[in-house]
Amino acid sequence: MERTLSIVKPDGVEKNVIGEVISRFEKSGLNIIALKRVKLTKSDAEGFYTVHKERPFFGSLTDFMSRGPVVVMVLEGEDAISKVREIMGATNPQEAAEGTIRKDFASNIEENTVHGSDSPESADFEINYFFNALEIGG
Ligand code: IDP
Ligand code: MG
Repeated sequence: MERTLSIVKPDGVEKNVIGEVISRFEKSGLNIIALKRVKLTKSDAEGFYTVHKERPFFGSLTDFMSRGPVVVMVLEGEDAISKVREIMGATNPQEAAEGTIRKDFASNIEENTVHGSDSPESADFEINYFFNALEIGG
């Protein structure tokens, strides 16, 4: 069993595809063990994406992630991290496979609808960034 963090990004909330994203995860057999809708401040977004702080798109990415509400969730299941990455599709929707969330809904490489942790270490950091022990599982 593995846990991962996913986010329906502001463009996904604006496009009204929260349920669609969640449904695709559930259909893959993953279980949602924590879920909430929050509005990040610029500083919250900077803290979450701190690994990207030297990247040229950091300012624009953190503006985007704090422009409207997001839905954050913890997903649990076998190979949850890679499963979510597969369902999401490539970062750039133009390179994303048919049937992936990003292929179907993303606007561009930045506004790409969904986030998923990329390793057990980042999943651990990201889950703890948004949820405390009381909010997970139950
Ligand atoms: P990932 O979300 O597929 O793991 P990362 O490389 O970790 O992709 O980048 C984090 C996020 O930063 C992306 O999901 C996207 O929103 C944004 N991003 C990545 N590359 C670019 C870029 O070249 N220009 C603008 N935004 C980008
Ligand atoms: Mg990433």
